[in-house]
Amino acid sequence: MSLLKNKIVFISGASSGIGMACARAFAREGAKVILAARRRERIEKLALELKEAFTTESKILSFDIQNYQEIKESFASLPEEWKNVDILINSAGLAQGMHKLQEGNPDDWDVMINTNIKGLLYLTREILPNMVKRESGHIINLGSTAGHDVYPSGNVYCATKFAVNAISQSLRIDVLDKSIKVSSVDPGMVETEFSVVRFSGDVERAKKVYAGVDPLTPQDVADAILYCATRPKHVNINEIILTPVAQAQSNFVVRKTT
Ligand code: 8X3
Repeated sequence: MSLLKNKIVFISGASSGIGMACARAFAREGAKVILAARRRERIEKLALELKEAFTTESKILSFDIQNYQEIKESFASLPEEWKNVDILINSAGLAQGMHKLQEGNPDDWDVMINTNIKGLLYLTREILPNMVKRESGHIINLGSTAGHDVYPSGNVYCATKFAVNAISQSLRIDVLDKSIKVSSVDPGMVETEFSVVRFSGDVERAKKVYAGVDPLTPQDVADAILYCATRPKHVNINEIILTPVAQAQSNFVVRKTT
């Protein structure tokens, strides 16, 4: 039987990309899923799809991850038994804009910092105490190669992913005596809505980011997350860095030209 059968898995950013791929991957393994995102219609549709495909039990939580009060109220609305989350996948995150710092937009900085750092902290703060109480649980944070090597005009986005890296390492120490696992899964180039969002809907510009690279897919990343979540009880995967074969790190990419 799957190790994940009936486990409660909370996925932020479940309405697209890596979060959505995780929802499908964990549902396939028999997990119960809490799908969290701002865009309610998308996660409602996903919940229905999972129910039909895998008879998955799920809950939908729609909130703005930048708003701690909304997160608190939303989490409180869950039935008691669903509050004992076994695995939290902090996959909500985004890049907005890509400019030299001297030309950057502070509103973009706020959104990235509030989502990628503070949102991750808020959600973890809500869910972790029950794990601590039960001395059991697993937090899986979505980092990035951008949290290991900076790149030109990456400034604030890279800073948020360096912060996620620090939070994962530090949290691992905080819960060391509570049998709680903390993993960081840090992908390089993954083709999702990421670059379209970063470039404010400019699809052509977004396509160029992945041109000639054969990028990772959201499923590739979900696979790595699933791997972390299915190790034996005594094994913690601290960190996985995964990139397309054509990428060594943030700044080293080869592109095939046709
Ligand atoms: C996404 C990877 O290199 O586009 O976190 O910043 S990158």
